[in-house]
Amino acid sequence: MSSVGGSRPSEAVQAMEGAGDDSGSRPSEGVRWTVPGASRDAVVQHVGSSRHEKVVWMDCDPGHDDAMALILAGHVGRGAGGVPGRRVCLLGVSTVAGNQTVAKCTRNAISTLDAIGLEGVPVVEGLGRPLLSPAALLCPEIHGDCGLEAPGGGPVFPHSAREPASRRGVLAMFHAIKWAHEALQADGDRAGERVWVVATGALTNVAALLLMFPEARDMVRVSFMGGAVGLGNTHPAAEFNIQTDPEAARLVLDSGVPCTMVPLEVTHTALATADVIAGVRDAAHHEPGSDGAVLRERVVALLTFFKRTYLEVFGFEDPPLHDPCAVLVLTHPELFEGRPMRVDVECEGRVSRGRTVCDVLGVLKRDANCLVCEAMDVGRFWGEMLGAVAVAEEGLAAAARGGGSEASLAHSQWHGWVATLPDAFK
Ligand SMILES: [Ca+2]
Repeated sequence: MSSVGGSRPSEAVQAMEGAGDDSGSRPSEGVRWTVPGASRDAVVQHVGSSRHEKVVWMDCDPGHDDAMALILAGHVGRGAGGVPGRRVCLLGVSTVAGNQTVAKCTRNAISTLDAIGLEGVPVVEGLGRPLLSPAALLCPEIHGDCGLEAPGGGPVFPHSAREPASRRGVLAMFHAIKWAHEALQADGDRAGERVWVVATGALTNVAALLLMFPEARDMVRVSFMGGAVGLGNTHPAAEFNIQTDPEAARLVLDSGVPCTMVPLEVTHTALATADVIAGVRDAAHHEPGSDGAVLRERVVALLTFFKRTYLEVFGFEDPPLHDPCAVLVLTHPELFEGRPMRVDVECEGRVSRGRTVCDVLGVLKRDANCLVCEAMDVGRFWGEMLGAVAVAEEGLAAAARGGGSEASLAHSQWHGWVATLPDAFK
């Protein structure tokens, strides 16, 4: 692939990271919290044992494509021949209102993680409405009444009895990020490295994090699925995640935190074609009814429902799998093209509220605040996505035999950090 008029993200990310990397030189602002030792120690130990992995907090509104993003984050780079540098050290998952109510998105995040062998990954519930709007914009027409509906009705993944570790999600999110960042800074080779926040829903929680804990600006970088250079989807001028909470998006983009935006122009190339869905189905190599085979059947059901609603609502023959793209860009930046740009969010417009105004030609002469992806190697995207499904499948099959997948073991070794949080965090 040729780069379109700009540097590739892997280069541009470094350039922007250098520009924004003033950690240590800016005095820490905000409240100083008493650190619960056991929780902190668990996070520090986990990050310390995950060398070369990208340290990530996921913020999402599952959501069919969010569920696939969780599969990718949990399993990418693992399994036979996996490369540590491509893996994700998943700190936790927070939920936000969007595709459905935050309560439903929380249920879906838990049921997804439990169904893919990641019962050890903590889920915390975030904010249930946008920063300034009285109610969240929901999307049942695409994701169904439960937010992660199967073709025959009801949820794709079975109900889990697990409860969210916290319903003060932003508070728990901050502490996990803070402790992970401390662990990175204590490691000579990783000092200066930031924790990735991958946002695949409205940016409400991320904005709240940066508002409540200004010191987090020096700890994180953000990859978000959202916005568009051109046309929107749920509005002619706006993409759904940004349309849901434009003020939050503006706050994040204006925060000075390094941001990577994966807009509709890229995610609309990640089409789950009939060949892709058939590929998921045909790759099954476990006995029908076994845990591994059941997961594959559920992924097929997920994609089939998504395909039907995308056809009904947007007239798309094949549904675009938006959210995993925002994970892949940090594990495989070389598969993307993009360039730094000034991106503003329209929050006052009468007919274009939620539009991301991308200064493609640089006419504003303002500093870039975001790395905007412009293209992706779609073949490699599906290779990694379906590879992650296969790793999850193998892990479930291994667990059924009394073993455990590398991913489930890696993530379960430290899940106790939320269990030791004081009541004030819950
Ligand atoms: Ca989403």
